[in-house]
Amino acid sequence: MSNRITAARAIVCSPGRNYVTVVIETAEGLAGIGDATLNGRELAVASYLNDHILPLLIGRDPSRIEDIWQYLYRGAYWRRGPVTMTAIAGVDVALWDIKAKAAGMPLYQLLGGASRERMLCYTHADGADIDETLAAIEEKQRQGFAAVRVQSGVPGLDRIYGVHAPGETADDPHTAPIEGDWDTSFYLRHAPMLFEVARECFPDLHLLHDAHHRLTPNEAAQLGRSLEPYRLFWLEDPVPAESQESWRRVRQMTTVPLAVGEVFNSIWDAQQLITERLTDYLRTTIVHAGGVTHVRRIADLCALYQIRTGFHGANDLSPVTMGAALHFGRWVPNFGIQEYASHPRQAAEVFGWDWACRDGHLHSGEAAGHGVSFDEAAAARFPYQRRYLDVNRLKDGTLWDW
Ligand code: CS2
Ligand code: MG
Repeated sequence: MSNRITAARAIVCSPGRNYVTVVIETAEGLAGIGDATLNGRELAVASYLNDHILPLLIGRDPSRIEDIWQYLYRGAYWRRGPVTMTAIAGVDVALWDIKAKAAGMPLYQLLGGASRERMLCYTHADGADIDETLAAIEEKQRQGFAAVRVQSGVPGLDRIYGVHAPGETADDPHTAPIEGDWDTSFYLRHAPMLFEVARECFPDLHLLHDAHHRLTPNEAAQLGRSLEPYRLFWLEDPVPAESQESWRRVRQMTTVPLAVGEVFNSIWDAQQLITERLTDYLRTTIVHAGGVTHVRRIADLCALYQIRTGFHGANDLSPVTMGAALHFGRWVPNFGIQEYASHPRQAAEVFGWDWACRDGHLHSGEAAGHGVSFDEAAAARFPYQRRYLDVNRLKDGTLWDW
């Protein structure tokens, strides 16, 4: 008699911030853990799981990962979208965790073995102004990071993405969306000044920047051109990517390396960007794009077009996603870089992990599975808290990309 799924549940907890964790248990006594966190819409995914798809898994063979993926993707009829694909990802990663545990091997071995010993990572540095930002970069360099994402306040703007308010991290969600203010002309004037100084102060550091979807293609081309002298590792999300072909303009006008994809949830969202080589790195990651099973297909398509992975890794992606991403990054031939914005301190009371960050790199663990554990009793001490991502408005009140 083959193994059977005996229990499956999605648990929402908030150790410092909200996470949605999938637990799948089998008749042979193995349990798998998956991440299904969608920042600001956690309960939608938890309900999609608990009220709709997890009951369908009971009695199924947990080893049939691909069949279950196809069943959940095609069987929903309503395909794609962040809620659906994050829910499927939670199930998928839990099943890969079970399969690797049953095989007694770390997940990267199951995927095809190690292509590298360690994974280059980048972390975040930000400041209210250029001087504060330079000090933040220096601190990250002192900690041993070789790659740093640089975000700074913009003169004339009160609150923008990526710059943390005192006592917060740059990604803290809020009890109601805080409204940032935006003016593209202020930003386009400021960004080259920031990177001219940053490159002069840190000649050997990989510098990255996230434009966070806020420009038009022509504005992005202007920004890219203005940053070319400062040798960025990448310029991320300069343009919203609903219209993939809009990136042709950016690509034609500047050689600055581009990165996109953290908001994507299927290969279809990136197919044109990949096949037309409109980006250098793809950020679409395991928790929001259907899990290991689907992201493996996306990475393989990227490899045909010399595009490398640059997985999203903000702290609203749980330690489970980081664990799975590091096993994926250990194996995937076209690895580029892994984002690492450390998790809230309380997360370590709920999650246990054997991956590590040192010498500017991330190191996957060697434990069977993805190496991340989840303590449900501890999770119960951190109940869900309704929180929202911020929004952005132009000075005239127009709602803008955050
Ligand atoms: C950002 C994220 O890490 C990044 O590149 O775009 O901080 C993003 O804003 C959050 O993950 C949204 O939840
Ligand atoms: Mg980003």
